[in-house]
Amino acid sequence: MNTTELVTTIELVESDFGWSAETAIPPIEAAMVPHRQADRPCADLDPDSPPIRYDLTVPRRSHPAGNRGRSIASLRSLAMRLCAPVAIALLSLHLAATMTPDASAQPPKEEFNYDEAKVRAYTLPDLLMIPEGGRSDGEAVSTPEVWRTIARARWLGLLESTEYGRWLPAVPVTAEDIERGPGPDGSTRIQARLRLGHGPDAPATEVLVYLPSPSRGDTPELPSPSRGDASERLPTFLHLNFSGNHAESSDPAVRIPSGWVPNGKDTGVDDNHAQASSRGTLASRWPVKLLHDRGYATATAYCGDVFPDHAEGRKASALPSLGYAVGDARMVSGDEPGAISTWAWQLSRILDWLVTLPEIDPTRVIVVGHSRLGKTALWAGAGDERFAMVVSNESGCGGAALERRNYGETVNRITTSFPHWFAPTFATYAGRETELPIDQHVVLAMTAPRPLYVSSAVEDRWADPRGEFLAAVAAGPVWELFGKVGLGTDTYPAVDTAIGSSIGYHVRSGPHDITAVDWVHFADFATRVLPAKAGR
Ligand code: GTR
Repeated sequence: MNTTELVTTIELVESDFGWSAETAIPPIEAAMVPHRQADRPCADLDPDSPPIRYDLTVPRRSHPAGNRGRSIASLRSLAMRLCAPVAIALLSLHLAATMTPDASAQPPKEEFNYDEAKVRAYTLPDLLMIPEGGRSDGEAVSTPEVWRTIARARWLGLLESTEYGRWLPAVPVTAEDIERGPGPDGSTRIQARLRLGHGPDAPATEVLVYLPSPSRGDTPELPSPSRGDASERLPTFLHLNFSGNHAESSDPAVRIPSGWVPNGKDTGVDDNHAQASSRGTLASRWPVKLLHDRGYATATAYCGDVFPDHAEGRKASALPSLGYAVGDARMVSGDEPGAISTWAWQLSRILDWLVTLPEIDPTRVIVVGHSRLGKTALWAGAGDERFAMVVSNESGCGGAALERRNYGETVNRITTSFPHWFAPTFATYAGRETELPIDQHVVLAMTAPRPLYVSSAVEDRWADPRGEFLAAVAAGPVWELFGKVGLGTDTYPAVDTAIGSSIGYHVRSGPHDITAVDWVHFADFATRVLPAKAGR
């Protein structure tokens, strides 16, 4: 590394409405490239060397606040790529100090396309071609072995670095305050506070499980922990919820979260505090009895336990306990995990505990998620292959819908409205989705050869139902590599008709939601593709 301090003055160009990643990057890149240590990886740089310093002259003018965040994220990710780690802090701090956001300066309103005729032609990255990253670059994936040992890991790495951020490490899980009691309709309720990590101050999540009663509804006898003959262990649906376990169940014994919860008309919350009057207000999203009648156990937890869902949520999230940066969600390195990665980690930690329950079949835990939590379910299933099946309900942009299709929500919109969900690098692809090294068929393919279910709703055009279907079609070749059939068709199905083989799909009539109709399809599919294994 250069040991003399370099000062480079860069005049940044302004676009019509202030800063943009596109206008800021080229001059920075031009200035930084000559100082890059092209022949040495970042990890080799001597941390004690004085920093290379890039002094930026930034015209003080109005900058739309959201745009500023995106520029900083872009620049940080660029600095990472150029192996100038020490410069990153200087760059960001300097930009933050000089770029004064002006709320009155609005970027031009983004137009969203809902016209199929205006969807541009695109070519998706070829899943069966090994992406760059070392050995076998660009070679065809011809066997399940090559997929498992090389291609899958390479794609997963690209999803981490460009979209969701790094997968978080496992930590010890300790169950506290375990409660077992009779739940609604003859079920058994189990609640536990799971401590995720070391010590009493480690983050915690409250898990709520309902088991069907021993005879599936007609005796009040509770299953005991000693019960659990292997042949009777239950397949289980696990999902995260948006507003607290109590909002998804009318059961008065369900614990209420003590931390931040979103305000909402449905839950009646208007001060970000959970309240008893919200009990059961979102119960239509979790039809416990229906699942029990079909022989499934079911479990849920509140996503805000590990990452409150707002732009400042990182501070109260589990990330600091795992050694990740705290502060402005936009001021972290390019592949820093965001809320989706943290929620996926929560699901994996819940799974660590669920599989210890004698009633639960550890080989048949299905992860389900709706909308932002559908994006999360996909990412959880990608990073944790213990999930036996993955269900994405209306996960849309950043979930099951192809980014290259300009239909409904865009990368620009999602990363400015929800900067905390993704790794900062994802924002740099706003408006240049065709340059992404991945698309959403890649995250779907991470489930292979396990069963995958994708569902859409006709009126949920924001989530691009056809784009979700086409991603499922495009992921199919990976199942075929394993001798399975993916969706088995590229013809869009009739409304409310489930199709598929190892990948299932339906588009429900109605708006954006997760309803009993959706759950019936998930359970039917799971019953078909995940039979109990004899002799367990
Ligand atoms: C929307 C967001 C979508 C989707 C949805 C949800 O506002 O634009 O990507 O995730 O929220 O989670 O309900």
